[in-house]
Amino acid sequence: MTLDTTRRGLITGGVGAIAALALGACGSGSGSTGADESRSWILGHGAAPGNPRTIAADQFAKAVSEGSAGRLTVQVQGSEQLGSDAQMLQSVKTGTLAFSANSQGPLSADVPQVGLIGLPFLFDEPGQAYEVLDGEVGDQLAAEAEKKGFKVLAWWDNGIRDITNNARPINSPADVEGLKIRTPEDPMTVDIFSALGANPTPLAFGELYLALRQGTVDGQENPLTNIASAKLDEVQKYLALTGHKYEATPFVMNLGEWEKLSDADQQVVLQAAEDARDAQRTMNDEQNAQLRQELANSMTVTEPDKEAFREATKGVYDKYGQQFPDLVKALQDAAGSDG
Ligand code: TK8
Repeated sequence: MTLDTTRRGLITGGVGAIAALALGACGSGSGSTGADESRSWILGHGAAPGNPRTIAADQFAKAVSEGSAGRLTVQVQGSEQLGSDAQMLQSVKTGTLAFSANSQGPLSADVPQVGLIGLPFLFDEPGQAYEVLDGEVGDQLAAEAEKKGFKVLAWWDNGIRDITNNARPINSPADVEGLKIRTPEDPMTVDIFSALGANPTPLAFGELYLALRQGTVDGQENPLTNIASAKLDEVQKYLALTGHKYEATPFVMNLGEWEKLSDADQQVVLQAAEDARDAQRTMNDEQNAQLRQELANSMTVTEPDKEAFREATKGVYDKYGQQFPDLVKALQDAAGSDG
């Protein structure tokens, strides 16, 4: 745990140090309409080098700078250098961080509707989720986020999630029973793993590798891209292709900062966010397909019967259906699934 403590110290220092810079607008004089203002921002995310999210974040920064002839600059800090997803979102909310690209789970702490994207087996393929998120339902979710101070610039991808663990190969829900499974700080994922009889344990992504190595938890669930870029296969024996839920990466901006921008600058930021989204989704889809083969070299892979998992997690729909009946129905209709 020594390593972890040192890292936390750095994170805290880092957040303080960036606070002054993060939203620093250097206007060209008072009363400016913003058209010629310079701004420098920080974008935080938790993904490792090589992860499509990392590449997309860098692409976004470059496009914003180019699209504004260098007036708007974005400095990217990945690998949870600025804290966990939950901490970065808090910083975006309070305005000490301008942008973050994180998974939907931690955002659902503030905006519970966003967690619904992860209802079990709602989407079979990321492509279905892209359509729903880029359409009316995605706009509705973004409107909920806006009420809480987050401007969702675009729904980047995180992916369809599978389970890894060290205890045994997983073929049926019974194999998941009793396993201590790390989840993101996401009530939906916790509910899904509770329904499966596991012992879900929320933990920041940055602490996951060590927790798996030390055996604090037996397993975890993530898209293959994250499993590979965080090298979780080094510390996990079994991979089960359950595809139990979809996760988006809401790419968010501090709402107040967004509202300060001129229309033209908003357009530059939005276009860059959408272009990066398209590139990131394509990279994720390609990497996932390739990693199915590659990860079989380092872990024993099983392809469980999804019907049994779908059946075992049905109750999750009842819970959220009671809370958000219209949205759950809209999501199911748009996804073309009946849960
Ligand atoms: C990385 C996380 C990751 C997520 C998780 O910052 O926590 O498991 O899937 O992508 O956002």
